Amino acid sequence: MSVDFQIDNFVAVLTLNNPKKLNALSTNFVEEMYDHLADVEKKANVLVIFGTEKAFAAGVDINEINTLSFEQALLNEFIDYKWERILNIKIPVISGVEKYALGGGFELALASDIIIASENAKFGFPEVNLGLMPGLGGTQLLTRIVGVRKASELIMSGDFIDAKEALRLNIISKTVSSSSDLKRETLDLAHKIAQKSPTSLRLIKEAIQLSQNTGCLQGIKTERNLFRSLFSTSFKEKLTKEFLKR
Ligand code: CO8
Repeated sequence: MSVDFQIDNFVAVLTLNNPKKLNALSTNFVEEMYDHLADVEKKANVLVIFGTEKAFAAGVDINEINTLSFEQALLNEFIDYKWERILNIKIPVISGVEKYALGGGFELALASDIIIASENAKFGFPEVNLGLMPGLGGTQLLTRIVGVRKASELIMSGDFIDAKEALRLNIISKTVSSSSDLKRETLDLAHKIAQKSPTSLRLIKEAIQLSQNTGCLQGIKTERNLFRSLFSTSFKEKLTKEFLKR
């Protein structure tokens, strides 16, 4: 098992726990997350997502991407509808990020309502270095937060930003200095919110998302199709192979 899940006092905590692979999001990994989250709204008022000290998540598993063709990705709905579940969780979601939140890992954090990060956190979309692009909502979600110019720079350059810059850009709410502070502060906030009216929380989330999401879900679907189409390029084949051979 590479995903731990527990519930305490209406706070569900999902911990990605495959540090050796920096929590690379393989299909199995996403399926495990999906199974835990299937009926999370019935059991909890808030969901918290943590990674490990080595990484929140360094993106979708490049080993899988390397071998997939456009046809396979489209027909097998690679990641696809299981990820939609993460985007559609009705209760507040708080991510506590340490070290790398890259590619799909950054998109997982961006799918949360609130992000708290350690000072050592690094965010970015390195897909362009693999002949790819974000495919789980990055172009839509980041652009709505930081604006079209900054999002273009970050996604087109593949550059990482640190926690200080992420705070300045309003991507995260707060930075903390240590791993234990991250756990404590994230869980304190989750427990505080979990005590509020669950009906208010759901409707507040729905209303806030409405302010951001008009056109966003369609944008994410289109983005995913564009992402898949890059599977048929020679760049993707060459660059993912190069990464795996390092
Ligand atoms: N996939 C697979 N394995 C990975 C990944 C990954 N994304 N990231 C890290 N790993 C593995 C490494 O291969 C290595 O494995 P091993 O020990 O067996 O060689 C292990 O994790 C540790 O990594 P490093 O040795 O590379 O650690 P470093 O500290 O030197 O570097 C980095 C850390 C900078 C994070 C580096 O690992 C890195 O660049 N990783 C790749 C990051 C990346 O490119 N992410 C984007 C992936 S593509 C993506 O997320 C697409 C999302 C859209 C999907 C849409 C679906 C429909």
